[in-house]
Amino acid sequence: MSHEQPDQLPTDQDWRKTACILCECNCGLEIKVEGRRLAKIRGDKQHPASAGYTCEKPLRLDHYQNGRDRITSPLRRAEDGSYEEVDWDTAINEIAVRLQAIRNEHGGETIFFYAGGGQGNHVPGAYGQSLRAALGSRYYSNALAQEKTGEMWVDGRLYGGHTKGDFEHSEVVLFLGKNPWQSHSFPRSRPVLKEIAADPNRAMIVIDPRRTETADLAEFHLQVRPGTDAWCLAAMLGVLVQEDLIDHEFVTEHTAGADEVLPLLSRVPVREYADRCGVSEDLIRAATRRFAAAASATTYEDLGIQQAPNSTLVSYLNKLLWILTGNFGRPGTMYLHSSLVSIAGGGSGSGTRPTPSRARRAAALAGAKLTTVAAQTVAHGVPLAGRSPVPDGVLNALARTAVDRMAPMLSGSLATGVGSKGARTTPVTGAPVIGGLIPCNSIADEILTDHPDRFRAMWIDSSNPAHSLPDSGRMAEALRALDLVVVVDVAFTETARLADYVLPAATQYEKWEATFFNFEFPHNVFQLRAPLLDPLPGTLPESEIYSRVLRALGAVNPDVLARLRIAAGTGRDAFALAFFAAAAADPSLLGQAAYVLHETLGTTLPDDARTAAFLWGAAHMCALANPDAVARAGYDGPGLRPGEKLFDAILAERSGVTFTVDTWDDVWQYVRGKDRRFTVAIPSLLESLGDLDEAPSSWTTEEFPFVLAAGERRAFTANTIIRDPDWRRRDRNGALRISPADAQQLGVETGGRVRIVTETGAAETEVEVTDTLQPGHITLPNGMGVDDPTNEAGNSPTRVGVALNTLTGTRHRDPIAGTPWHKYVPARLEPLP
Ligand SMILES: Nc1nc2c(c(=O)[nH]1)N[C@H]1C(S)=C(S)[C@@H](COP(=O)(O)OP(=O)(O)OC[C@H]3O[C@@H](n4cnc5c(=O)[nH]c(N)nc54)[C@H](O)[C@@H]3O)O[C@H]1N2
Ligand SMILES: Nc1nc2c(c(=O)[nH]1)N[C@H]1C(S)=C(S)[C@@H](COP(=O)(O)OP(=O)(O)OC[C@H]3O[C@@H](n4cnc5c(=O)[nH]c(N)nc54)[C@H](O)[C@@H]3O)O[C@H]1N2
Ligand code: SF4
Ligand SMILES: [Mo]
Repeated sequence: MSHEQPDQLPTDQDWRKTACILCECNCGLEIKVEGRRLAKIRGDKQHPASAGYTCEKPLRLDHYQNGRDRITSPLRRAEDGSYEEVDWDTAINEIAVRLQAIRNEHGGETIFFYAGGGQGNHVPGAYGQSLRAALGSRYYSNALAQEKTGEMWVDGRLYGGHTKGDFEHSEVVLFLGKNPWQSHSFPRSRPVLKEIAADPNRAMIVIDPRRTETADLAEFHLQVRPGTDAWCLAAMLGVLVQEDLIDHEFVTEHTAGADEVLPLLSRVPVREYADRCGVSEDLIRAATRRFAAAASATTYEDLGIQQAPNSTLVSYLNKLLWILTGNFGRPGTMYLHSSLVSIAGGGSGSGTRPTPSRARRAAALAGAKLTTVAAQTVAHGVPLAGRSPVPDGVLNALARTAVDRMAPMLSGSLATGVGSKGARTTPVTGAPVIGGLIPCNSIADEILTDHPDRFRAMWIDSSNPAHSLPDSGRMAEALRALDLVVVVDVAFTETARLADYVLPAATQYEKWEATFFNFEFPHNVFQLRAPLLDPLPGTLPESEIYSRVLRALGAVNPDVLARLRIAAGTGRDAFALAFFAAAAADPSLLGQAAYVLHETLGTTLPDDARTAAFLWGAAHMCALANPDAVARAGYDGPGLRPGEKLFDAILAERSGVTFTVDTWDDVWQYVRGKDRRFTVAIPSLLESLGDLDEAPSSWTTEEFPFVLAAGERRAFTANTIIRDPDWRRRDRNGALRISPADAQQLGVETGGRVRIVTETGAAETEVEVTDTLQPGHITLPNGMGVDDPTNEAGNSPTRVGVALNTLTGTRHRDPIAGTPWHKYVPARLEPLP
């Protein structure tokens, strides 16, 4: 591991830079390759975010690279349900024909995309966007729509962007349903947690029904009853207002609507709500006072509340906590940030993207440069999409239009919605689309129906919905009901087993890849990762897979591509001009920008980095939208220079680049809202807050007396990215955790087995007795119970651990975001002989 490494920088030629793909931190790694094995792995000290840190998980990443379930040929399902290997041309052409047929008969909007679940491969999202645009597909989703959409909805209403905390410099940090010791999610999580715990002037507050590793380090552990966070947070806010601990100056200067919120909070019955959530009133008051007294404070909410009752309400209350105490826009507090590429775009979603007016202003600047380029280009006789020579004024206008349109296309919703054409509700059930994503809980209902607008086809990339979505049995039924299912994956997954075609992708160490979890502040980081190995024979990078499908569809006029290729051969400036001109002449090109760039600029990039071509557009958009922050990061100059410099740096820097350097004053410019004020009153949620007195806070029954938290992050879980159970050093079988009192009553001990039964299904599991759990609460880890191809008997492959979503359901869901209650599944346990 990093801290055991000698201090000098690596000199060995064979250490190659890349990143860990097992969680959203994407810590920088250095890897030595032997043959096709990832032989030695250590943290990359030069990585601008992780600085050499890693946890224990990536050390055996070879279990991913050389996974037992890798596929090496396109597969087509035969009549009898078995799979036959077909060559790439056959697979691509047949898929193109079938997609076209579905589009012609039912409309492109019936082709549903589910993609981008992986923790390290986001590039397919960019190319998937091109395919969606070519097909006229409207609906899209991924795992974010079973966790983050409630928070995104609240963010959208409060300030219109994604917030994160400067935990590293915060005096008090509150973790709400979040166990960063295991799940990380911010750089160097464990060292940061240890630093806070060791400092007598700092404090940690943890709200979690389980005494987690993080809670063990905390000064205040509010061990709520599962599913009762709404009462706990309402009580904390009640204390804030009733003891007058709020930051009045901040509330007056920076918020709107507080007069609707504060009177409600002044009436919260703190003692009663403390009883409802099972935490002593004294502890709630003490923790709240500590939070309010801090010079700087941050909060982090995650699955413990996002996949539990009242999740969107709790997100809102969480944000009120730091807003009413003025913890925004200073070191150690919360911030909104820039993005190179947003992982979720659309209306109320997260991610900062250039507003049309900002982009337009920036384009005006860029236009000056473009006209010069135009003159040169024209002088050199480069054809400009057939429009040469073009007068200056026209070019200015072209660039402006192109940049305006590129804003949502390239920066805002590269990985998700199709710009302004995105729908607001789903076609069959009318469920709300948040951040461009349809709720995961609605997917099966959008398919298993006679409704004429039902989804007919599903394109699935780097996700495993037949395993990761609630009620996986019904999801499998839905997949079987579709006319066409295409799966792009490295492994023969549970979802692949339900596809008509499976297309084998190169792994993340065999191709150019990048990650768009670019959430940091004030130094925001982006790493383009170079391949360590050639693609395994038979596999292709997704950029190539998508481009082949798009070529087969004849998505873009070959003459246009040919002209752009000539321009690209002349130089970057000529290319910029030609690209913007072509895009202005035919705006539909922008929807397919990633593909167009791959086919043109991509062919001229050094190191065979064709896949990275789409980042040229992202770099320009980022530079145009955040000119000062990008300049501070070192990418400056007139017109299109900053974007070009940033793109070159992204291509060259193997440890990643800092693409924006913000100052704390800048955070306010990311706030959307009148006078950049936070809109703190959200009427529907204030109504829910008012109703808490009467609302139920328990959903267990005599038949199902336990609360199962289905999906705990542990030392050796990583969703289903690594499928081989031998990867796990500990807890190979993913035991069910249970309190000593409950274990005694059931008559089981650690290592024993029980049967767990829920409304949806049943499973057998090993048991681990632990005093970290309160009676009545049981937990199972996520990512287990995948099919084992090496031990397959007929149609029922063996599984290690519980496939959680055979136990979960879609019935219990958040009323706004539709997110499932994975953390609150009523269950019963039966001892096994
Ligand atoms: N090791 C590891 N790390 C990961 C991942 C992984 O698979 N393995 N996955 C990554 C992904 S995709 C995500 S989204 C994040 C998730 O990261 P986390 O949200 O931190 O992960 P969880 O362990 O699912 O849930 C967090 C906590 O919620 C608590 N909890 C359960 N019920 C309740 C409740 O009713 N109220 C409250 N307040 N808390 C409750 C649990 O006890 C648990 O400690 O982790 C990322 N990091
Ligand atoms: N019950 C329950 N269900 C849950 C959760 C829970 O806590 N409880 N957690 C939820 C959460 S927060 C999340 S994020 C989701 C995660 O669920 P999904 O979004 O479905 O993601 P993964 O299980 O990580 O699947 C990633 C897929 O990408 C594939 N893959 C890996 N590398 C590549 C590559 O380079 N190219 C391609 N094309 N594919 C690749 C892997 O083989 C794997 O099949 O699960 C959700 N489901
Ligand atoms: S699993 Fe997450 S925290 Fe651990 S090394 Fe990988 S990216 Fe970093
Ligand atoms: Mo997640």
